[in-house]
Amino acid sequence: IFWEKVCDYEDIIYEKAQGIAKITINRPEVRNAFRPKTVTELIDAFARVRDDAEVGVVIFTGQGEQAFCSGGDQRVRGQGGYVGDDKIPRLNVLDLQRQIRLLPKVVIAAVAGYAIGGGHVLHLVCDLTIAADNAVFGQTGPRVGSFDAGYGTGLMARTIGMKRAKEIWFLCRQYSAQEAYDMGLVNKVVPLAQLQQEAIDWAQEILAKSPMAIRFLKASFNVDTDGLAGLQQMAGDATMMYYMTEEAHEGKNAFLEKRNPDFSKFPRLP
Ligand code: 1HA
Repeated sequence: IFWEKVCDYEDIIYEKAQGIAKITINRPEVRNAFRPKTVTELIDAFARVRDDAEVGVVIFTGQGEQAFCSGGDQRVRGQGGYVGDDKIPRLNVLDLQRQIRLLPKVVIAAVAGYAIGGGHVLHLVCDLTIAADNAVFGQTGPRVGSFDAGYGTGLMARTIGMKRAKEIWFLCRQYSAQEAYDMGLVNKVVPLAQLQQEAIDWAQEILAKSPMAIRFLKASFNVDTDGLAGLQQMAGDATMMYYMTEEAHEGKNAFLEKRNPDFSKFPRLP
């Protein structure tokens, strides 16, 4: 597979090949911790993915073998958030979490090394996770003076169960790839050298399936957890499909032609 760079960023790499987008956090010197700029760039890349009709699956990963992501960059943590060049304290990774869930395409986290703190929540919000055998998972919030009590707790409990989720947050232990697999926190564990290829294989299998079926299924998995916001995504998908029908066109055409619409020929199926 030949990855082609899509556009230039400072903290991340965004590449594309054969219907797959690969988004890589590129700050290995801090175990791929994110600062506000990193998240702003990720939000930009995921927005481009959404608009790119060629892309069906995203592989979300970290540069190097030591970490997927170690969460917020503690060096720039200030009063009320993580502070960038604009001096504004932000928790903009929360926007990214929602963006990943709303994306009507599958996001696969490919985790080598640490997925810790806010970096752990990022893999959690992805649809699937492939872990290298050196992967390490855990939350650190109560140890470093933070907590993500949104998807960080609620989605984790839905994914692995309430008792395990509370254990992970209350004790702040680290868990091996195999332990994460046993909890249902990751889909598969592979030798480190095979991580990228395994993620590509999964992506290609998904790409061979019906895009619309995958789109509705992803939305449906989020609907109850996300409440009306989840329903909005799924309802929007339904509207998109409806706009593709002759029945919907009749309504629009009648308005533009200043006549009453005639829906009589459209069946009321059971
Ligand atoms: O909780 C939230 C949020 C909640 C709500 C809304 C928004 C949120 C946004 C973010 C977060 C959080 O992410 S809080 C949790 C923040 N992260 C952590 O507590 C993890 C901190 N890092 C570690 O525990 C360890 O570094 C590690 C287990 C990931 C790796 O350990 P290792 O392999 O022993 O390496 P280490 O020597 O510790 O780290 C290598 C270098 O990377 C160090 O820098 P150096 O001494 O070489 O200059 C280290 O300081 C740096 N580094 C690692 N993680 C971070 C980091 N620098 C800044 N921020 C980091 N997160």
